[in-house]
Amino acid sequence: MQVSRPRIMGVVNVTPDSFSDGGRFLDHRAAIDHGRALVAEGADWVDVGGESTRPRAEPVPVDEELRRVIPVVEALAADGLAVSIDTRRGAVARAAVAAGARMVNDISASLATEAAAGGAAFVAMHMLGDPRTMQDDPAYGDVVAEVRDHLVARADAARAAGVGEVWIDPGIGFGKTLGHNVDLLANLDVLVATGYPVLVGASRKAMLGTLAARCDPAGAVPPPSDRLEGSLATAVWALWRGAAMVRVHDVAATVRAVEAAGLVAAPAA
Ligand code: PMM
Repeated sequence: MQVSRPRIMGVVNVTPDSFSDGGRFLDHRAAIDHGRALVAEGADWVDVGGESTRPRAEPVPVDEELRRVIPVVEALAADGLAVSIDTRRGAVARAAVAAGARMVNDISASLATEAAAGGAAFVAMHMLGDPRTMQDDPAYGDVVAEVRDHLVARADAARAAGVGEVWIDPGIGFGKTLGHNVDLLANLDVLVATGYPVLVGASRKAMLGTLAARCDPAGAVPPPSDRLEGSLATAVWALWRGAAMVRVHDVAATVRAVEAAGLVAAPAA
């Protein structure tokens, strides 16, 4: 079996309130150092975000988002690192690409024009509604087919707008119940079959807290920083089901897990 090396996107949240690492990297210096450290651990991309998109999060003013992310993008890009900007604001995408970002990672899947204009790659992610309301009883007829159809429409439009490299992402946790998330991960091959490279971000997410609580005698939900096992299991699973990249917080551990799984599946001759 041929194993090509999957890619890893490391997360740098320059926010006071992201669910998993909010507040730790609000200081620019710390965020830049963290981005460099993730690349040293094996990240292929550094995904810089300045707006928390956790459920019920309030939007951040554009000026504040720019103030948070642009110096970080500039510094990491100046090092020659592959920087992705995690935003749903056109002004932020444009400024970040001008500052050296090579990918626009857009949870609203609406910034293809900005990506195309700057010659950047584009990630179209699926989200139902917006972060303020997305977890208010999300409902689908067939979640896998609906997410696929939405993503293919957005990805086709991005290509037509002139984007050279288009990715799709099911948006784990963005307007989805545990059952929806599990269905999407279990049927990732349906997204892979579209021909667009698939990115998956399950790292530290609420579904992993819920699943871990089932293993705890008291039913306690571990905090995001204590969801490593689920993060690694879902990353390895996603890559083996054909995803081309995973978006993770724990890069070093993910590299080790992927390496171990790959070696077992494809032993050296
Ligand atoms: N998840 C978050 C933010 N941005 N982008 C993509 N493409 N896919 C995701 O699953 C995704 C994302 C929320 O997680 P965070 O608060 O840890 O950044």
